[in-house]
Amino acid sequence: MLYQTSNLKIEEIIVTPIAITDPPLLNAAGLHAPYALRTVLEIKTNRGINGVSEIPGNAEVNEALAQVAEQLVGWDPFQLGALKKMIFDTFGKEEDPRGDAPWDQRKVVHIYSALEVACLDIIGKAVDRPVVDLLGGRMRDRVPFAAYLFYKYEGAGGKLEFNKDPQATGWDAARQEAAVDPEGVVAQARAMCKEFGFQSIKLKGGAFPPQEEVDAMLALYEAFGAKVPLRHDPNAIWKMETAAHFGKKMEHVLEYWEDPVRGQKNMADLRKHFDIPFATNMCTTSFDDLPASIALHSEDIILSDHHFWGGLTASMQLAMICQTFGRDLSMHSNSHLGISLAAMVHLGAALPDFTYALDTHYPWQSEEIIKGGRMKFEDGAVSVPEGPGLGVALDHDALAKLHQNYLECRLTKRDDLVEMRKVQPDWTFQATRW
Ligand code: GKR
Ligand code: MG
Repeated sequence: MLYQTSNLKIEEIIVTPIAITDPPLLNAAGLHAPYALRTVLEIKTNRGINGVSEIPGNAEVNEALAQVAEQLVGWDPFQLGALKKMIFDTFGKEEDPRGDAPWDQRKVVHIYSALEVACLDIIGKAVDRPVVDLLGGRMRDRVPFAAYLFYKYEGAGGKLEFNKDPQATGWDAARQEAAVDPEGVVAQARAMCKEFGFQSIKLKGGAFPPQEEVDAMLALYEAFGAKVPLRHDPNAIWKMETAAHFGKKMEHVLEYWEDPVRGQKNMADLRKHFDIPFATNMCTTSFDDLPASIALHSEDIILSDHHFWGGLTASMQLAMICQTFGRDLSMHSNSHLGISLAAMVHLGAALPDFTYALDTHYPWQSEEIIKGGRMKFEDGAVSVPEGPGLGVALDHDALAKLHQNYLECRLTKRDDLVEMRKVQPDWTFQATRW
C-alpha cells in the first residue's frame, strides 16, 4: 500500500544528461575525457514545488531513471521508504557491485540517491526548512573541503568544436601547467589553496611510479609544513610490498592514507604495520560491506558519498554506524557541479562528528547549472546554502547548454582507458600496477 500523507504529488520527472568541461586529469584507470558526464534530475509536483539533484552521468542509469520516472507520477515525495523499496525491488541486487575503477559504477544506489535528494529538496521547500534540518539539524554552518591535486596533462578540458567557451577559469597555473614533478605538484597546490583557501591537501596518486609520488608528498610537506594535513590516494593500485615499503617513506607526513591497496583483507593486513589512519572509498562502499569491514578493521575512515551510498539519509545512517564502531566518516568526490556540492554541504553540516575536510573536485570544473553561478569557498569551506530545501535553483539556460554538449560530445559513460589510449596507445589498465 502506498501512503499519501501530504497534499504533494509527483507530476513529472525530467532526466537531463549533461557534459561538463573536465581537464585531462590522470588517475589509476587512465585519463579524464574533455567532458565529465552528469545527470540532472528535476521532480515537479502538483503544488508547483520542484526538487533537483545531480548524479554521475551514464546512459544506462539515465535509461533506468526514465523507466521509473513514469511509475512515480502520483507518488507522495515524503514516502521515501516506499520509494526506496520500489527502486530496489524493480532493479534487484547487482552482481558486480562496483568494479575495479576508482569510481563507483553501480546503478541502483545512484538512481535512488538522485530521487531521494530531489524529494528532500521538495520536502524542505514544503516545510520551509533547509535539507540539513531534515537530516537531524545543523552541527556547523560551514563545511571545510580539501584541495584535490591531480597529475595532469596540459589544458582545461572541453573541445572548441563542441563548446565555444570551454576554458576553465581561475588559478590558471594549476590548470594549465602540467604537474608532473614535485615542484609542479607544489605549484598546483599553492595555486589551488590561494584561490580557495583550502587547509588540507590530497594528491590523487596511482599515476606514476611510487617513488615519484612519495617525492611529491614530501615536497608538499616541505612547502606547507605540518599544519596542513596531507593525504595520498593511489586508488588501490599499489602491491602490498610496494605499499609497505613506500608507505613507510611518507607515513610521517600523512594525515591519512587512502586506498593504498585493493580489498578489505589487504587494507586490514597493511594497516597493522602503520600508525596512521587508513581511509577508503573503494573497499567498503556499501552497507553489505560493513560486517567484514568491522571484523577485519580494513579502514579507519569511510569516505562516504551520498551518490553511491544511496542518498543523504543513508549517509547519516552510515555516520551512526561509524560512531558505534569507532570509525570516522568523511566524504569522497568525483567531477561535479553545484547541486551535488550543495547536497554534500547539507550532509557535511549535519554530520554528528567532523574530523577531516571533505573531498571535492569542484575547483576543476568551471561551469555551473545553478542560478547565481559558481558556489563560493571561503577559507576552504562552503557555507550551508540559504533558503529551504537544497537552497539552489536550476538555471535552465545553463542546463540546456550543457545538455547540448552532451549530445554533441557523444560520450555515454566514463571511460578513462579510452582517453588514455589517445595519448599512449598501448596503455592498459591493471588492477594492481605498481
Ligand atoms: O576523478 O579521477 C578521478 C578520481 O580518481 C575519482 O574517480 C575517484 O573516485 O576521487 C575519487 C577517489 O577518491 O578515489
Ligand atoms: Mg579515493
